[in-house]
Amino acid sequence: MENEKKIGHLHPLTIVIDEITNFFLNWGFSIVRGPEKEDEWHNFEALNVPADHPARDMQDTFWLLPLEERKLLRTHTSPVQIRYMKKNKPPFRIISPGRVFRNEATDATHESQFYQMEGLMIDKQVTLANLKGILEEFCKEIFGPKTAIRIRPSFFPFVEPGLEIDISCFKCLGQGCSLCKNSGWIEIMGAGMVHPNVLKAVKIDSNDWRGFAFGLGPDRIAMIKYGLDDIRLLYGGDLRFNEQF
Ligand code: 2U9
Repeated sequence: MENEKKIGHLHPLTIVIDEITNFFLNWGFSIVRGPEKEDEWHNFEALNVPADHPARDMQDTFWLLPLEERKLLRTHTSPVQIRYMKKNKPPFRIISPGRVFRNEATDATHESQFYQMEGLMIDKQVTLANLKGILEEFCKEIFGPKTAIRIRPSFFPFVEPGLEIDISCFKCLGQGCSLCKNSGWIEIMGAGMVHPNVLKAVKIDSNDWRGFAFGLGPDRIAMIKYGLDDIRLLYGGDLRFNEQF
């Protein structure tokens, strides 16, 4: 209609990030933010990522000029939590939504710039059972009350043990379809108990304190939730796409 005013609305990524953030705010977490330009200590060293780890290669990390300064674009939002832990005393419950950068070729499922949200809970008596409980509630909130979760062992240098969390496929309900690659399960996030070396790096005594951490990609969650087959749709700025959410 000629006189109809078009009003703006939220981008699908904003919708997903708000939903995830609100869940954790309701569970007593606070939002923390930090710089996108980082140094090696906060991005790798403090997170127990060894000097010879492939993630530190020129190929995977955007190193900033001049190279001698050894500054980089953060490859995850974990340095935000490292900075917070250095400045504050436990206990804490924090989440860190933000943009991260990886030096890799772009395709349907990879962008060199995407979003990440990590969470961290440090207290005296935090266990894997707490982690499982909260992530199960989280998955039900985001993907519907019938969602089941499955936990598999995995590895990340900053946690021990490391875990991978899958949700039951909401599309085929376990029958097998293209979304879950006929497995009935969809990989949704990584998690684990914070590695003692990470606590040591920020001078928190791991005899007194322990905690869990998790990491997820809002882009991936938006793609799964809305059935998108190409991450680049999220960054194309095409209003015909954006207006569908
Ligand atoms: C601190 C200590 C530990 C955060 C974690 C993961 C496992 C994980 C991926 C999810 C999708 C990265 O965006 S992604 O590609 N992340 O699987 N992240 S545990 O662990 C932390 C964080 C901060 C101080």
